[in-house]
Amino acid sequence: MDFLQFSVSSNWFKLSMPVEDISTNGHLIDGLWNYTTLLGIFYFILVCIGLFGFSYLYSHKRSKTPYYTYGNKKKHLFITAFIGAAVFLSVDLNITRLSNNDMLAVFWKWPDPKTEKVIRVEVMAQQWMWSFRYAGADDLFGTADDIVTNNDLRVPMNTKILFHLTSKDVIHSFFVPSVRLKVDTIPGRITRVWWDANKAGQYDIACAEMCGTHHYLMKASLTVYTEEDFNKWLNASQTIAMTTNNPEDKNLAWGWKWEY
Ligand SMILES: [Cu+2]
Repeated sequence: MDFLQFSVSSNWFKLSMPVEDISTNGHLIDGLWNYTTLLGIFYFILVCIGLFGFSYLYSHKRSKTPYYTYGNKKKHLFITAFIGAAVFLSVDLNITRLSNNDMLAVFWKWPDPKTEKVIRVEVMAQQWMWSFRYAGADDLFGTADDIVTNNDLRVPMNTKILFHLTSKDVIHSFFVPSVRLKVDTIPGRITRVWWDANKAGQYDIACAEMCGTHHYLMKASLTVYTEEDFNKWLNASQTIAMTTNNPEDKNLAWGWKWEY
C-alpha cells in the first residue's frame, strides 16, 4: 500500500513537471521560467517573514500600547521606494532584458532558406484541427504537388524548421511544449516560428487559445525523424500527393505563396 501511494504521488509529481525539452534553444525558456519562479518564491518568503514576523513582534501580548503611523516619514518613504525599486529591477526589468536578449539573439534570428538548409512548413489552423503543408518537388507552395497533412506534422531532427502560420476562422495558438514554443495563428495575418529539434520521437501539439467548444480536441502529433527517415517519408508522401491530390478539392486549396 505504501508503495502504491508512493508511485501515485511520484507520478503526480512527474505529471506536474514540463515534458522533456528536445530543442536546441528550449533551455532559454526554461531558464527564464526558473529565474521568474525562484525570484517569486524569494519575495514570497520575504513578504511572509514581514507579515508573520511583525504580527508576532507587535502582538497584543508584546506591545500593549498602540502606535499610530501614517507611513509618511522620510524613513518609511525610503524603505517603500527601495523595496519597490528592488522588485522592479530584479524581476520586471531583468526578465524584460533576458527575454529581449533571447528574442534578438535566437528566436527572431529567422533561418534563411536561401543560404542554409531549412524545412519550410505552412500551417493552417481552423476549428478544430491543424493542417500542415510542405512545398513538394517544385519547392513552391500552393501548387498541385504540395504535401498536405492533417493533425500530423513530421520533421527531421538537427534541421531548422521554419513555420509560417495563419488561421481560417478565429485566433488559435500553435503550442509545442517539447520545443518550448507557442505562437498565435491569426486570421488574415501570417505569424512565424522556427525550431531545431535534436531528439527523434513522437510529441504533442496543442492549441493554447480558447477557440470554441471543441478547443480541447485541437491536438496534433509531431513526429521528429532522423534525416534519413524523414527523407523516406517525404519521398513516399510526395508520390502519394502527386497521384491523389485533386486540384478541384477546396479543402486542399488553402496554401499561399511563401514570402520571406
Ligand atoms: Cu484552437
